[in-house]
Amino acid sequence: MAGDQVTLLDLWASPFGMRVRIALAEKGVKYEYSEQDLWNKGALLLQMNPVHKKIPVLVDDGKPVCESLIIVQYIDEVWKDKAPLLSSDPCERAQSRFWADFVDKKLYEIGKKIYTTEGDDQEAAKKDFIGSLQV
Ligand SMILES: N[C@@H](CCC(=O)N[C@@H](CS)C(=O)NCC(=O)O)C(=O)O
Repeated sequence: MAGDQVTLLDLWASPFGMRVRIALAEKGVKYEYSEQDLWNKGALLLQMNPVHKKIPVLVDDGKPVCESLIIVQYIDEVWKDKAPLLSSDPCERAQSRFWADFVDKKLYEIGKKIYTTEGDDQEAAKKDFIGSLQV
């Protein structure tokens, strides 16, 4: 049954995984944490997310749910007995989705530049990242 046996395929440093871990914590869900090696992807990850082959994946009763924002929505729908993750006000819900989108489109991409560049490019990426955090 949904919600009975939950496993999270994740990587500690992933901001997308963090998003899911926060949602699970907010809802008080007990789950098994399975750290994945993204440089040598295991059979379980490839089987559970054959399309993107990325973490996080929430495996609930053997069925995978992929993509962090979809997982967060799933958690909210399955553990309905706990307080909803989003506001009841449509405008506030839109704002929450806006900032989630900002993290996906802006923060993650700039963050990636910090560890994939060197020298001046890296310094510029660091500045850009701090600027985005301030926004
Ligand atoms: N849009 C995805 C992004 C997930 C993602 O980019 N995960 C990274 C780790 S932070 C990953 O699994 N990368 C492995 C790869 O690209 O092969 C989500 O929101 O879940």
